[in-house]
Amino acid sequence: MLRIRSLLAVLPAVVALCGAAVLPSGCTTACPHNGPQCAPLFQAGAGFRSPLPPDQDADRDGISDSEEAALAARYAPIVTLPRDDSTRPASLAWLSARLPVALGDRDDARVANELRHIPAKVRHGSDNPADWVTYVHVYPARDGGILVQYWFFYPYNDGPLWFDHETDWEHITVSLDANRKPLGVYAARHHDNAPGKWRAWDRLRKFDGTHPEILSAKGSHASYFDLDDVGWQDAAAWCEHLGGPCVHEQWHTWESGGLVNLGERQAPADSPAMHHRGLWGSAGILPGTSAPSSPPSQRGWCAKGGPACGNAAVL
Ligand SMILES: [Ca+2]
Ligand SMILES: [Ca+2]
Repeated sequence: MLRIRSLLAVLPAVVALCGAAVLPSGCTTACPHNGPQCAPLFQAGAGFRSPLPPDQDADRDGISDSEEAALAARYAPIVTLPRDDSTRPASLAWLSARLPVALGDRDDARVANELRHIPAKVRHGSDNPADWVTYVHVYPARDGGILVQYWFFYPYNDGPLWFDHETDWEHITVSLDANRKPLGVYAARHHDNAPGKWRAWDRLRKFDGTHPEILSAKGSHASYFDLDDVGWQDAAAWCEHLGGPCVHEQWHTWESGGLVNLGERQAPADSPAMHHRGLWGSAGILPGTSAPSSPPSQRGWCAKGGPACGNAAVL
């Protein structure tokens, strides 16, 4: 727990660290809401449920739908959530049902306004793991491999002082080689988010052999590999028995609310995560104090990706 005095002493460093976390608002996709080309690739639920025949490539990135689904399920992380964190994950559907306007509404400005006024009781998120959806982005790596990205959504970021804001999008990326062998994981945190801190596969603790352990920082939800990896500005919880009894919640992301594939910029899923053009909450004055932009507008979306994903540098 950081003391207020300590925070003030280190504030300049905090500002510097978070400077790069201010992301451009707006979405690069031009897909109209509910348009025929925007049919959902995969629906939320326990695991993937694709309405498409196997081996199509709905998002046109060169990786078949069935392989995207299989890889995302195989390498989905187990995320430890501190029991004393006042915020919990949720899904976009869960949040949308609690706002006066649906997140998929065509009036993007109206949605943006509602996101700036999320009621306090909704900010907490859901206590029901069945509502915790993980959004995935599977794309070709520029080195010939495949990157499997997992995006976590929280209705609020409970940071210190004015470093709190409505909603939170966090992500990690699993790197596979051309033979689909896992090489390691990038864990995004604060300014280091495109793609984030690297750790090799054989140095990761894993559940059931393929599900890497990730620690979600209390309040900020930054992603860490273990307690020694946690940044000075964050706190996190750790379970001795991965996947076993623990006072902290262990989020089996491939189960719980399931995995939802977001597709690609050129063929986005019909999800507010791909269509919403504004910030997901208020814009702050200081660097690092603004609510996040949509995943495809963030620097990490196509990090290490090849041309089929797009050029992250143009954002
Ligand atoms: Ca594909
Ligand atoms: Ca894809």
